[in-house]
Amino acid sequence: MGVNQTLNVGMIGYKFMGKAHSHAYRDVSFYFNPSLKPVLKTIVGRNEVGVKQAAAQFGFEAAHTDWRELIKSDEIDLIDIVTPNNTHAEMVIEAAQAGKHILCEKPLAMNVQEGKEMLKAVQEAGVVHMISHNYRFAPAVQLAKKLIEEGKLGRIYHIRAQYLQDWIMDPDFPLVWRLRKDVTGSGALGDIGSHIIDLARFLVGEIEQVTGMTEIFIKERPMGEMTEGLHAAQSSVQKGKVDVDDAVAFLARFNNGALGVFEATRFAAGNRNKNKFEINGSKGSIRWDLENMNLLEVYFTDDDKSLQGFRTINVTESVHPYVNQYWPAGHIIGYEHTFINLVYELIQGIAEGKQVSPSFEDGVRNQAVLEAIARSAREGAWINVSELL
Ligand code: SOE
Repeated sequence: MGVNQTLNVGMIGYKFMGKAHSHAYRDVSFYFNPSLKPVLKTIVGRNEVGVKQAAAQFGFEAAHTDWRELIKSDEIDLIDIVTPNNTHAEMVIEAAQAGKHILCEKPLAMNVQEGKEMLKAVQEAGVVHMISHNYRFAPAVQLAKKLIEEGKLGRIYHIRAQYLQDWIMDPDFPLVWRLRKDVTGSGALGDIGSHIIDLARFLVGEIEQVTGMTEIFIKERPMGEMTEGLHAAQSSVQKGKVDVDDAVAFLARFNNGALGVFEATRFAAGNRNKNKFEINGSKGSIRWDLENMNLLEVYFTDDDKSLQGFRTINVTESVHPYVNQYWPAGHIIGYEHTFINLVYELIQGIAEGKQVSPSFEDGVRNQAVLEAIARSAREGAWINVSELL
């Protein structure tokens, strides 16, 4: 641990999630009183110019291009991995062996086997490990969890969840890393399907079996510049075959008997980042939509018959999870604050020597569901998730 109760952060990667995570470490002390003050020590990236710019912009003390050197550094307490999926396993295992606490972006790995090796490494090292399923930390999602745990919805019958985006509908959008199987493992399935699977596991329970289908709507794309950017890069003449799903739809049966209907797509025109769910139980229902993330719609069967109907809770009161850390009643928070809430819980776990959730165990279970869906789509059959664990 750093001197004077600080937590020295080393980050590997510096693009979209690098910005979100860096902002969280930098601002967490604005809103919370974390037991350890995070210090942005070193950020690492392959492109020296890019990572130096990021270090200056985000406030890191140093920028380098060698992640192995970073992991070896005695001054680093926590390694935060925000790189493409095919690099997670090697980085996590080396960081665990170096005794570093770890935050890793989702999905955890390229497959369950890698995930298991990563989990074994962190457990053997006795370090705190967390996977960045940030949407759990939206106050309204935390309230949904509380209502379900208190039995306000009764027995859960259904969850229907969608994660709808539309950023690659242009056939000229190039084959960036999120569209290449050798780098990302799967397409919408692992990138955004993993989020709704995590929310379903968090709110409803473990998934027993799945059946799914995937589709690639645009079969080839310009090779273009292999950037992570979500904006169309200059197209090049050479084209490459798309080998990951553009969209996935799947059904799930939960261990507790609930049924799930899921959809994750990057071709839902007009939906930029719509992560939403509805959960129905014997005593009521709840609905949440990331695009109105401070609201939770609820329906309770025991409301007065003349007053029954979905009503909207403004999850902006001091009684609501995390809210009193931010602003007076009625003020709203955003996407970036889900990462601040996540980072706060991680820091407290490290300070108290306690494992936090979602952990790499959650990451492995998520990976097993992803792989079961992919297998089901190939074989056209229901797949038991336990076969993958
Ligand atoms: C792209 O789909 C993406 O950046 C995901 O990778 C993130 O996990 C999600 O939070 C926003 O969209």
